[in-house]
Amino acid sequence: MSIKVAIIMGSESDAEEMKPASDILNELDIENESRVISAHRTPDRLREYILNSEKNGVKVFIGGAGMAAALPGVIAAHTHLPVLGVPIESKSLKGMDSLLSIVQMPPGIPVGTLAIGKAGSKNAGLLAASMLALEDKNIEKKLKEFRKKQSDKVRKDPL
Ligand code: RP5
Repeated sequence: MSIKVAIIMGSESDAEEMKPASDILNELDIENESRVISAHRTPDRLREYILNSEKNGVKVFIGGAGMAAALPGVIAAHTHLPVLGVPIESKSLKGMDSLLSIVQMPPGIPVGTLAIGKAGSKNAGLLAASMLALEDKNIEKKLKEFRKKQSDKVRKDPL
C-alpha cells in the first residue's frame, strides 16, 4: 500500500483536531498516514520524513500545528508537492496565532491554509482528495458520491 496523503501534526495534543482529515480520507479509500513530527522539537526528523515520503510516492502533505505554527511552512520549504495547513485551536489565542502563522507565508513557498480546527482538518482531507481526483477517476467518483450524500442530507421541507 503506498501512502498518498501524509498528515503531519506538531504534537500528540493535535491528534483530536486532526482526526477529521484521516477520517474523510479513509471514507474515500485514500491511503494516508498520520505522524507526530514537530518543526521546532524534531526538525531533523521532519526533514527526513518529508524527503522519504516524496521518494515513496506521497502526493499531498497536510500539516496541522498550533501556536507559532511553523510546521506547514517548513514542510513546504522541503518539497514542491502541495501542502495544506490546518491551524490548531490553541488555548490562549483560540487558534488566531496558528492561523496567522500558517497563512502568512512569504511569496515563493505556498501553503494552502484551511479553517481553524476540525472544520479545517476535514476540508484539508477533502481538498487533498480533490487534488488526487484530477488524475484518479476512482477518487473522483468517490468524491462526487460524498458530495451527493451530503446534499441529500439537507432537509427540503420546512422546519
Ligand atoms: C505546537 O505547539 C503543536 O502543534 C501544538 O499545537 C502546540 C502545543 O504542543 P504541546 O505542548 O501540547 O505538545 O507545536
